[in-house]
Amino acid sequence: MNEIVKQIFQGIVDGQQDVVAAGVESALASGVPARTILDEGMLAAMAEVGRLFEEGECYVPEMLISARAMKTGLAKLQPSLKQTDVKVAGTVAIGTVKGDLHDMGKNLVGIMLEGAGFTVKDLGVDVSPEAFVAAADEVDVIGLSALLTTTMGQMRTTLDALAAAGKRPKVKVIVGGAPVTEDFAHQIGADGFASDASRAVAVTKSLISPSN
Ligand code: B1M
Repeated sequence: MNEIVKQIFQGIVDGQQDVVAAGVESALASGVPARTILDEGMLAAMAEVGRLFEEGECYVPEMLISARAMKTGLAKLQPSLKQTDVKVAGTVAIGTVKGDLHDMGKNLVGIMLEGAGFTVKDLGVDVSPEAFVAAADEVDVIGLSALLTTTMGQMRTTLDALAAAGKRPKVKVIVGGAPVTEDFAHQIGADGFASDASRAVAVTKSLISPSN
């Protein structure tokens, strides 16, 4: 792994915002591709934080500090992840489902969608089914993110609420997040599933223009 990317990785694991911000700036300046910084530095570091948490080697406050460092880095990286001169491809409302406060995956999906020309309405975290229903008339696609096995069920509840409010199948729904699988997406009747932010863009495009 590139030395600066290693520093970014370690800075996130240690929760050092300054190290991460400086690392991203210097990696970009020395020509490291934004995707490499994201995948090998930042996403790999959050996976490591998750592993440490699972093994009892770090706790919620440390996870939070790492998350802040990741966000600082992501803010620096964001302009490089976006393409320029892309036409508006459609409108997406995205949110993390009720009971779930994890927002980085959702944010990253939002950034990539904007980069691909979508107008993104970010509904935030802990979003109730009613709030998704309220957004449905203004968008082509709704994106639901969940990071906890205990909140995945909210995806079904939200899909049911959208159907009960008469918003389906007009508004399409894509789901994702670490515990979510293609099978689960199929079971709950979602239109699309994506395991990462790049795939989320491809799937969203295909929902809007099925020929894509
Ligand atoms: Co939490 N947490 N956390 N946490 N946390 C996990 C998710 C966990 C796997 C850690 C572990 O045990 N290894 C575990 C869940 C276990 C489970 O349910 N299976 C867990 C737990 C247990 C908890 C608490 C319950 C801990 C506690 O309080 N005892 C608590 C719950 C709080 C709540 O939500 N109600 C909690 C709290 C937190 C913090 C607040 C401290 C913090 C979040 C801060 C924040 O988001 N602002 C946090 C963090 C940082 C994590 C880990 C370490 C990292 C998550 C992350 O940001 N990853 C995480 C461990 C892990 O994931 N390995 C963990 C980086 C992010 C870019 O990836 O979100 O997966 P991810 O998004 C990916 C894909 O999933 C996908 O694309 C993204 C980019 O490729 N994707 C989509 C995501 N959404 C999508 C939507 C789409 C398509 C693709 O379409 C719409």
